[in-house]
Amino acid sequence: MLSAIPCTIMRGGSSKGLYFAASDLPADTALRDRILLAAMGSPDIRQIDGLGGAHPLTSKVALISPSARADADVDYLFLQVMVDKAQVSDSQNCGNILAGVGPWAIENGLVPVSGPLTPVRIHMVNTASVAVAHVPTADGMVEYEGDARIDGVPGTAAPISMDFLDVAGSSCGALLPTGNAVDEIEGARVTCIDNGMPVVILRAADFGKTGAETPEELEADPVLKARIEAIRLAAGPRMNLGDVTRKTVPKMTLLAPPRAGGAVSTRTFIPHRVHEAIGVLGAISVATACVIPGSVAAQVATLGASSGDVLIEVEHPSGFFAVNMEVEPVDGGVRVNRSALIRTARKLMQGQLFIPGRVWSGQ
Ligand code: NQM
Repeated sequence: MLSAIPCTIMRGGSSKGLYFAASDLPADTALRDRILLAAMGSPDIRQIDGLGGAHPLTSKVALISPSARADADVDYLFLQVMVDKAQVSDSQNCGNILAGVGPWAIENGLVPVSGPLTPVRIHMVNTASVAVAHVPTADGMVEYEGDARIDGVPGTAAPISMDFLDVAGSSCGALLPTGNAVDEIEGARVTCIDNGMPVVILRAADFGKTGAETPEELEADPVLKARIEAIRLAAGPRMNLGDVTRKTVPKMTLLAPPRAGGAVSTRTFIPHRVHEAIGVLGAISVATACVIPGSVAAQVATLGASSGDVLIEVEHPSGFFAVNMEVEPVDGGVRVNRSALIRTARKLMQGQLFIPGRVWSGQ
């Protein structure tokens, strides 16, 4: 017997996923994860028996519910459904899928429209931090169409500006979780940072790369992949993330000097596939590393200002990611008081997801 679950498919930023009311899925996490694996069609590299798009960037889930926090309207739990493994992970947040949460919350009656722009305060459960999404709602309803273009997504859509206030150390306990701007891990000089996403910053040149390689070229290099994974596994415990063998963090970003007028060029392992662009919180963490004196990123980046109101354009395989930050120098390091950026989202489909009875009974 099939069971139907209300579900919305949305593009959030440069990713795509399934959005659910948390109350429409079982509270039991083992059963919930079986349902999400069946929804996506995992484990299977083609995800042929589900809605997943055969890439981590299109195998993502948002669970949304009203928030009990005074500083938030809704709770957003992000879940990464592995493509080729029977695993669902809550070990990371996702700022791209976050872009669809505000529109979903308004359309599902969790937040009333409050003018031409409706602020939605989102408690990001994975990292216990808050983002504010400003959703265009000109005619009393969510406006998806508009002129904003984000790299990694064809065409244009309505801009959703997003503010992040308290994301430093939200997964690792500190902006620089090892206490250092530079560490040596498995023979490589790295910067370990968490400004919303745990990221290990590496210099592409130290790995014999220019930083202009395509994601396919990097994924086709088994020696590089093995070396990066060895560094990741060693960095995890040092970043207070414990054993990261089955986790999707830290992300591993190769940096090179800018090639297209931005601040820095990036290629990011997320952590086993290479991102076609860069994650939202991943970009904020990279941009933050660029303004930390002595970091691996600061040595590679070309910056205008590095304190006050700073705009950092992070280059990635499909264009640029612009991060606005308010940076305050403190004791030889920096504090980022606010980060802001633009995303877009598109509601693609709303309906019922059908899950076979054998998944519910665990057979
Ligand atoms: O860093 C992919 C994405 C992401 C994460 C990943 C993201 C973020 O682009 O906030 O958005 O790094 O797994 O969806």
